[in-house]
Amino acid sequence: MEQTFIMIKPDGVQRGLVGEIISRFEKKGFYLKAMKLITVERAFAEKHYEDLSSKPFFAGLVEYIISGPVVAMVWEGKNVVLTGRKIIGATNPAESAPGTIRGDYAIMVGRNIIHGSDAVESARKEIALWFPEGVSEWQSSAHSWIYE
Ligand code: RTP
Repeated sequence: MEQTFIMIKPDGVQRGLVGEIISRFEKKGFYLKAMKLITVERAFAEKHYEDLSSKPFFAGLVEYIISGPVVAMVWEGKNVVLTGRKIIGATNPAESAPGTIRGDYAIMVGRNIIHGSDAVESARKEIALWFPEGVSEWQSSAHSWIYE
C-alpha cells in the first residue's frame, strides 16, 4: 500500500503539537509504520531539501530544520500522499484552510510546522533517506473496519 514521509518540524515539536498531529493521521485511518525523534545535521537537511537549493529561502529553511529535533514518520494507506497533503494544508499558512494542520496552528510559511511528501516518487526517496533501516511490517487489526 502507498506510503508517505511526514516530518514534524522543530516548531511543531517545540510547541507541543506532536500528539495532536499524530492523532489526526491516526484518526483518519492511516497506519504509522515508522517514527523517530531526531536532530539532523546541516548536510542531511540540505540533502532532504536539495530540490529547493536554488531558492532564496533555502539557507533559512535549512537553519530552521536543524534548529531542534524533528519527528520523522512513515504513514501508510490508500492515497496517503495526496490525502496527507490535504490534512497538512497549503504551504503558506495564510492560505491553509481552517481544519488543516497549518490552517489551525501556523501563521508564517517559514514556521509551518510539518512536511509531507508531494508525490509517491518523492515519498519513496524521502523514506529511503530518513529510514535506511527500513520500516515496520506490522498490520493493523482494524484493517477491515477501514477498507471495504
Ligand atoms: P514541505 O516540503 O515542507 O512539505 O512544504 P511544501 O512542499 O508545502 O513546500 P515547498 O515549496 O517544498 O517548500 C518547502 C518548505 O520551505 C519553506 N518555504 N519558505 N519563505 C518562503 O517563501 C518559503 N517558501 C517555502 C516552507 O517551510 C516549506 O514548507
